[in-house]
Amino acid sequence: MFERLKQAFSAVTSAVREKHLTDAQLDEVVFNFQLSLIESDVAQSVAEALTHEVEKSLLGTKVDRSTDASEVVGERLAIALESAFAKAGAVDLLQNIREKKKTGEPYSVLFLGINGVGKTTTIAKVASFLKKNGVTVVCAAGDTHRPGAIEQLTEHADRLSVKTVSQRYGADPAAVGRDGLLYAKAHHVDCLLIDSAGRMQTNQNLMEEMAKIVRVVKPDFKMFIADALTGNDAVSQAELFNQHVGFDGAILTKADADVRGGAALSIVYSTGKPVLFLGTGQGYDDLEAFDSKKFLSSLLK
Ligand SMILES: Nc1nc2c(ncn2[C@@H]2O[C@H](COP(=O)(O)OP(=O)(O)OP(=O)(O)O)[C@@H](O)[C@H]2O)c(=O)[nH]1
Ligand SMILES: [Mg+2]
Repeated sequence: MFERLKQAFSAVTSAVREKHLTDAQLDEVVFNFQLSLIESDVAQSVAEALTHEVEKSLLGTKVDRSTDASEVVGERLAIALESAFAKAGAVDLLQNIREKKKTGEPYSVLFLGINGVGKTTTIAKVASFLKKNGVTVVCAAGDTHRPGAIEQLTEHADRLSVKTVSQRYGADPAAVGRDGLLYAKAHHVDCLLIDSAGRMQTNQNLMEEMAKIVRVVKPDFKMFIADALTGNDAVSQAELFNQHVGFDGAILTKADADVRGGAALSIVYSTGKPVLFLGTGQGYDDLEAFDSKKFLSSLLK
């Protein structure tokens, strides 16, 4: 995973390991770094911010050529990245659910994202993860638009012995979510996972529908799902959802096939929201907790 992004970081530090670079050579290092970040799917604004960090650190080292510029650059980048991830914070979903349980209320999670990113599959994976950790789960079939969506969620949930609350196609997803909540309360289920549509006539309609679910259900957590392979698009989607609906954290799917790796970095950097999990395949167990410390140390080693 993420090989190309790792290469971008190691290329910049090894390029400046050579001391006594001329100004022209330094410019070239900085330029190549920015280019390789963008090629690794890092969003333009994020690539610019990181490149700026490299430039700043190189300015300092030009005065004293006896220091190892690569170390200075490495440290600078580590600080920039760590502070972005620290600002986003971390979320312990299990802990949150257990806290809510003490109040006697179910914890609800709304899954958001455009069509095909992996919302429904990820709900199944999260349901499986929660069950393994002793949390009881119910799903709500909030995608009442796409033909087959209700059956798809129900089949996954059945295989995991999880109940699905659903209505007919065309029903109001907010009402489905509310039904799910009522079911969870009545049956003392710990956690409600709400699926949603990924495509409507327009993005505006989609945003309005999501906002309505949020108003009615008041989910404890809004989980944004992005497909790592869509790179820069994933960042624009994150910004769209964050602006219109808001979200609390993200799951990046298809990380198993992602060699570029920029999406995780860019989403955290541009929305300030943490990544909780990575989807690493099509099986129910293919969900990895995202460890930002490990991620950063693998980028900067
Ligand atoms: N390789 C891989 N495939 C995944 C992963 N997550 C989801 N998929 C696949 O992506 C495809 C789409 O997944 P869905 O869960 O149907 O996506 P969705 O967001 O619910 O799509 P809509 O309901 O159309 O909005 C399916 O074929 C999944 O098996 C992952 O982490 N890795
Ligand atoms: Mg779906």
